[in-house]
Amino acid sequence: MFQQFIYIVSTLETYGEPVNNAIIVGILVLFIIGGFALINGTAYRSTANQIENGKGALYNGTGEMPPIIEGKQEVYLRATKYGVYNPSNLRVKKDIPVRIHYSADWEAGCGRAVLFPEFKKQAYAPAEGEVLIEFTPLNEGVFPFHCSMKMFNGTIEVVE
Ligand SMILES: [Cu+2]
Repeated sequence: MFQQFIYIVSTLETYGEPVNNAIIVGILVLFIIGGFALINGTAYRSTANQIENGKGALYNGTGEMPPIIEGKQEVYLRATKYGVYNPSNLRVKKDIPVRIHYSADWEAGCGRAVLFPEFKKQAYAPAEGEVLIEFTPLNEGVFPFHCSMKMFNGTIEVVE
């Protein structure tokens, strides 16, 4: 990259154009900062799913089934400040009631609202604490859930 930069500068000088080195260096610095920001942002999003948020550790979305307590599959779901749900892929058993303990980071924005179209459920996470979403999955399959504007996305897989 630096060699290309030198090449561009030397080309400009060859054509006799006035080169303001400060501007070119400034642009180069902006590109570097932008590049790092991009890499950091991507890393943030991909690792956000792995971040444990309190009780979310009970069910981490790695394909394990949530614990069944008093006949209900207890799932912990949180809208994070990273723009993703944690976990974003849920897995539950068919025909057993599901109880989702839904919460959100303060900075989650519109991710506070969550909709489960297949189960005709929607909820809005309170500023503190959680809201409960309950339904019984009757059909196997993979069903989407998302915020009201579909920027936060996840799936719930119902298995036999
Ligand atoms: Cu949204």
